[in-house]
Amino acid sequence: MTEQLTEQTATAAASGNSATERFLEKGVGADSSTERVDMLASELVGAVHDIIRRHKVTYAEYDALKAWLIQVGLDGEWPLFLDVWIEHVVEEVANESREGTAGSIEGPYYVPDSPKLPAEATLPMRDDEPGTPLLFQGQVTSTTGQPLAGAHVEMWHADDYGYYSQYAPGLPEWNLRGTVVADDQGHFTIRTIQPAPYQIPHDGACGKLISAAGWHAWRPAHLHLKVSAAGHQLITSQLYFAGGDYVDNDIAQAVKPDLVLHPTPAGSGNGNEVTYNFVLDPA
Ligand code: MBD
Ligand code: FE
Repeated sequence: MTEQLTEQTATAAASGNSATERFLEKGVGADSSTERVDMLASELVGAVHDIIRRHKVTYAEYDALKAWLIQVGLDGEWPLFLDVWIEHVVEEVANESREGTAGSIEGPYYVPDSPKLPAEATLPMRDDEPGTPLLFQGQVTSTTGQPLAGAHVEMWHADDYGYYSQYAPGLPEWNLRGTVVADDQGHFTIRTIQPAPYQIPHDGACGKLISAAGWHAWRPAHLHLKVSAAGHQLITSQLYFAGGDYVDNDIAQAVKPDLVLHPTPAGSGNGNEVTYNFVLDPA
């Protein structure tokens, strides 16, 4: 008898490999000049040399590093490693001159082309989806205050156990993923469940680093979003929950004060509700 695969038997390697495929396709467009590649690669390698000299890194440590880097690849964890420890600074630099709503990292588990839903919608979920209901509503406007009719609010997030559909077995394909199309005033209302704090996969190479360094593997509970409208810059962001565990101690360092929600008990008596508005810069 074969054991039934469920989200809770997911391995880091299984979720890493599906992310790896997508990022291989995405990584072809940088077009950097020879001079720029020379500068960036030389400075990166030089920074490593400097660390080795300053800390008198031993051969045993060099061999451990080599084995670990090989293992990151074998485990399919390059997307995880890069998005947890590096992406937040790339996001900071990319969006430093934008005026609208703050961005945050995309992370490894975005899937494009999620089902399109009307302005008032419930994200696809199982009949018995566990967790606290969340009503998330707001308006999309431009930095000049114009409502952005038909803006797209793409949301994806983990379930109550911390698993993302398409990156763990046993979940419906588009569970807790959807593209909500705002109404002619840019308004949207999304019903979902409140995600729980989340441990990044830690049974692979990233987990080995985390335990060897005495770190923790947690991210605060978060909603992922991409908000877009014609003629405006797309925002990739995340939203967090005030008072939640790890909001002040995110392993991915992707929390910003403006991105922390303050939900209140829902008027319906079932779960929580919160309003958050998005402001998009012109393209
Ligand atoms: C996640 O869900 C995530 O958002 C990031 C940035 C890294 C790992 C898992
Ligand atoms: Fe996430």
